[in-house]
Amino acid sequence: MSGREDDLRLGDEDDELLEDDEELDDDEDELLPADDEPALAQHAGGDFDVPAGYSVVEGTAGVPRRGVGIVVARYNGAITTRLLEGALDTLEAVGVPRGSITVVPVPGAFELPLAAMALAKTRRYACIVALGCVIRGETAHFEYVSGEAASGLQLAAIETGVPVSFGLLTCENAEQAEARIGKGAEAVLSGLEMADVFGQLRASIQSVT
Ligand code: INI
Repeated sequence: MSGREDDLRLGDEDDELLEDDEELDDDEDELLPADDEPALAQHAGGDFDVPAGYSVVEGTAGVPRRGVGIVVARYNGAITTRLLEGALDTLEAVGVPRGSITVVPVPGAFELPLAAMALAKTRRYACIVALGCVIRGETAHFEYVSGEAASGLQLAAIETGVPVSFGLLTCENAEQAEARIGKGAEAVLSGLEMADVFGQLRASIQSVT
């Protein structure tokens, strides 16, 4: 394995759950061709452009060869059920088959990172989508739960090299959460896009070694 390949196979030493015959095929992450282009919610953002002449590795949200894991908090379930619906609708619109989607409900946002890490370590998922809703109360609980969930989810991604997208609402009240219900769909698109970037990088390494 070359040094660069080594760099990209993040967290392989943590693969206790990985069976020998489940080793990643480097080309497994390439996207399957989509039959048609569904109309999807766009990730919010301003105009973006890369000047001409540079190599650009940019992902698109398509159907990955491996599965998609969703970790979702049951706390504030009226909201998180709708985040989940938005996520599943978007996966369906992209063409990801139900059979390759695993949903792991957990008690609350605080538990999301551990579940995301466990799914990522199986190496069976191209990306993990984390969904939850933390609403500020009258104590510092909000800060602890939302802060730990955010940094834990990022840690799960960095430790494993599997993209973990952040579909956790951190709101003052239910109205704010309601207004951000589209974040479930957005998190799916971000996760699939990052999975595609990783697939392209692995494929490009394979083609020069
Ligand atoms: N969990 C949430 O997902 N959202 C919240 O708003 C919330 N509040 O406010 O307490 C919350 N708490 C539970 C927490 O995530 C854990 O499940 C619990 O502390 C047990 O570890």
